[in-house]
Amino acid sequence: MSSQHKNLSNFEGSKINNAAEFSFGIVWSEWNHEITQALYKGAYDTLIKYGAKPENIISETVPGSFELVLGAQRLAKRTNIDVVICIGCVIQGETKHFDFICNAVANGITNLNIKHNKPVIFGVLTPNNMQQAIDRAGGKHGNKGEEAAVTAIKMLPF
Ligand code: DLZ
Repeated sequence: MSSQHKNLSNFEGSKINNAAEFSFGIVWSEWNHEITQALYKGAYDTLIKYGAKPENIISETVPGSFELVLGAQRLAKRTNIDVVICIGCVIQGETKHFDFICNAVANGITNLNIKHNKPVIFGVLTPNNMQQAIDRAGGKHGNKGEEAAVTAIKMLPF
């Protein structure tokens, strides 16, 4: 992931296989829509760039990041999906809501990986503010949706 000083959305020197033979699920959250839409597009376009076929990419939306876990589970259960990418953006606020949502989603996605023995990728931004989100959704720190897609391909059983 990126740091304050560096865009690490740079995969030079790292072999990325052709994804043509595989099927992908993408579940993305409607909260902070302008951010998640950019992340989703980054992920989708990256899958296509590395050979995935449009008919093999199944996309679903959920209302908020908290719902990503159930949305991802529905996709992970499908035998025709090899890997699931979860995309969301939870922005730090003044309340503990942020911690509850982030912890729930991180734990939930971790559990899905194990339960389904299938990669379920954590493409959820947890920035302190909207500017940090913009920086990571196609801004100066790259597009974390693209990173999530590359991670998904790297986790496939080639
Ligand atoms: C309620 C809420 C808040 C305050 N903030 C966010 C957010 O920054 N990002 C996000 O994806 N979702 C947020 N939500 C909605 C919750 O994820 C969830 O949809 C609701 O709590 C209903 O379960």
